This record gives sequence, C-alpha cells and structure tokens, in this order.
Amino acid sequence: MSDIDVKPDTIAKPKIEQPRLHKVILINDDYTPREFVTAVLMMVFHMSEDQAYRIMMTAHQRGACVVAAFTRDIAESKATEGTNAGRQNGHPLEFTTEPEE
Ligand code: NFA
Repeated sequence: MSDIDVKPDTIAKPKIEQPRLHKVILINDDYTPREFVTAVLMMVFHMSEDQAYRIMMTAHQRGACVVAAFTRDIAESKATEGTNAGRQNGHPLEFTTEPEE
C-alpha cells in the first residue's frame, strides 16, 4: 500500500437548504361576521384576540391580509382549516396560500 496521503483539493461545504415558506392569506368578504373571523384566527393560528382583531380589520379594509408563514404543508392545512370553519357555519370565509419570494 502507498504511504502517500491523498486528500481532496476542495472540502465540500455542507449546504443547508431552508424550506421555502408559504404565506397564509385571509381574504375579505362582505358576509362573514367580524367576530367569527377573529375567533377563527385565534383558534387556528393561536393568536390573542388583539392580534386576531387587527389582522381581521386589515383584511376588511384592504381586501386581504397575510396572517403568517409556514412550511407548505402546514400553510395549506391551516388555510383549509380556516376556510372549512367558515363553510361549516355557512360563511364564505376564505384563506389562500402563496409561496414567499
Ligand atoms: N368584511 C366582513 C364584515 O364586514 C368581515 C371580514 C373581515 C370578513 C375579514 C372576512 C375577512 N362583516
């Protein structure tokens, strides 16, 4: 066996890929009661009443509001959970998701 020590010229630097986050977006509508939207935000996103109220009002005034960002699966299941909570109570409440830049 050779005594010559062979080492690579370059050492690979481990690259850690951060998963892309997806935003959950609350869409305004003319029918879902404000208190209902606030309650759904508190329940699904574990927000205080104060935080939930502010996000609800931002969507109400601007048409939509980013609620939070998660990995894709979590974002999609939270959007579905929120939308279904509205549907089960006869409201057209809608949450969508969108990948972050
Ligand atoms: N615009 C609704 C209302 O005035 C409240 C609402 C806010 C609905 C945010 C959906 C999203 N009752």
